[in-house]
Amino acid sequence: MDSTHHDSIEKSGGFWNAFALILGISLCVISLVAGGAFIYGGLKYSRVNGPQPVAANTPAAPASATAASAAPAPAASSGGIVIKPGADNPLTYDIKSFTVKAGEKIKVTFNNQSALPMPHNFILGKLGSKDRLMVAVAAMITDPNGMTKGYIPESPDIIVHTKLLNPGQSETLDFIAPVEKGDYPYLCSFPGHTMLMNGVMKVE
Ligand SMILES: [Cu+2]
Repeated sequence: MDSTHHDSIEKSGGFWNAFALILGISLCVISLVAGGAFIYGGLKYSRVNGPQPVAANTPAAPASATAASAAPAPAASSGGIVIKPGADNPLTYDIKSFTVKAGEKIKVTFNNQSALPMPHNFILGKLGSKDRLMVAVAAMITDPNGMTKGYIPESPDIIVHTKLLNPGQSETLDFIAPVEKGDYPYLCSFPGHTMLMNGVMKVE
């Protein structure tokens, strides 16, 4: 009896010792795993965050460039607006929109300075005349004298325009902004350009 009792105490002691050992090992393993996960997570975090400024800079450059080209140009009165073929797509204008004050003196320079040597012009149309201008411009393509006319249609919707400018040429238009507020379309009428090469002068 005595020995059995002693034996059972020893057994239970052995059980608790084993339990403590297993618990200890488990805690150790858990802390190792947790620690490992923490370290790995930290590494992963630093890896994700490490190159991020570089990765963020790459899209930031075109984003800011887009923002710059999309942003309205400075006031027309200060030296005027200078428009060129787009740097990203030379069959567009680099300035797709600019704002002027109604009735103010404006200077718009179209400088055909582009990596792609291609003739262009700049035609400013009356308020809301874009569709009519597009039709008039499209008719110039089949005009046998289109090239000699610089692809400038005879249209009452044209406020002002440059001649057809060869690569490297520039022309400045001086005029008074219309008094009627709204969107005034401008476009290049050289065949094939009009659909992309256009913009809006906003009169405020
Ligand atoms: Cu053009």
